[in-house]
Amino acid sequence: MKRDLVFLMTPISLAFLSLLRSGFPQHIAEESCSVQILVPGLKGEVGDKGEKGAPGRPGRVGPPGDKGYMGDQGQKGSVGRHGKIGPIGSKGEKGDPGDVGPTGPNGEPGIPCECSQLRKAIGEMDNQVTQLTSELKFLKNALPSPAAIAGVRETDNKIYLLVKEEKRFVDAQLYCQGRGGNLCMPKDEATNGLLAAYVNQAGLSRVFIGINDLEREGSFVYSDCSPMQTFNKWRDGEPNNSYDEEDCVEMVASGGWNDVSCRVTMYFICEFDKENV
Ligand code: GN1
Ligand code: CA
Ligand code: CA
Repeated sequence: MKRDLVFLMTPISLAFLSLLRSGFPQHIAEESCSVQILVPGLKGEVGDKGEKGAPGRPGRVGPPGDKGYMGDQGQKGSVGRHGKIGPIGSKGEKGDPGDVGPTGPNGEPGIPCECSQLRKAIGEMDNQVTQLTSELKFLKNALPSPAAIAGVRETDNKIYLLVKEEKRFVDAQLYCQGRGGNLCMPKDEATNGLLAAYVNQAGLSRVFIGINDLEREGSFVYSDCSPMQTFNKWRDGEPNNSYDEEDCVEMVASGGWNDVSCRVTMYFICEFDKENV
């Protein structure tokens, strides 16, 4: 503050100061001029030490300090709350079957019905299923190749199968027997007519049938070894054992019979007993 006053003094003030110090009397100035000029007095003695001042204002915030050292690990906390229920798991594998349970109580009495009729119908259906199963098994076994199929014919107790594969008599017989049958043996007019129609409808002129006199000339027997009965369909003049070598028999389209050589080949008809099918 004192230093500030010194700097604020004008050059005029300094001039007055220099006059006073040179011994120029102060009252002369007051006498010669009524104008009083106030000038600073002389510097006083050093004062007593003042009392301790009030605390200063807080300083500015300092810069951040260096990062401290990592502290020791804290103690284990207490058990937390239960977590949320998780998603539903995948389906497990099937378990082993359980033990058989106890027998249940008796049921209520049934309603009266026509049980005997139902049982009879069920029994008939059972028989039909058995029959169909058996026939299917037979057909799978007996049918020739598709090209040789010419359908079948049947009577009450027989099934006839025309086989359009040319074979000698003995081979034709083996073919039929290998399928559980025989070469066909017409033993009455009706059966002979049925076989004749079968041959005609197939567009054929002749087929082997199961009659021969291989064992003894002139003594004709059926393939099942049963002897010829009174019924026969020999054509006129047959059997003639032509060339002394005709021991097998064919049926021609008219249904008539003729003895022929067993070494020729032709189509043939097998027969099967339905009870064996
Ligand atoms: C045939 O065609 P032929 O006469 O040689 C037949 C005989 C008959 C005869 C009847 C292989 O002999 O079995 O008895 O006609 N032979 C053949 O006329 O078919
Ligand atoms: Ca003969
Ligand atoms: Ca003949």
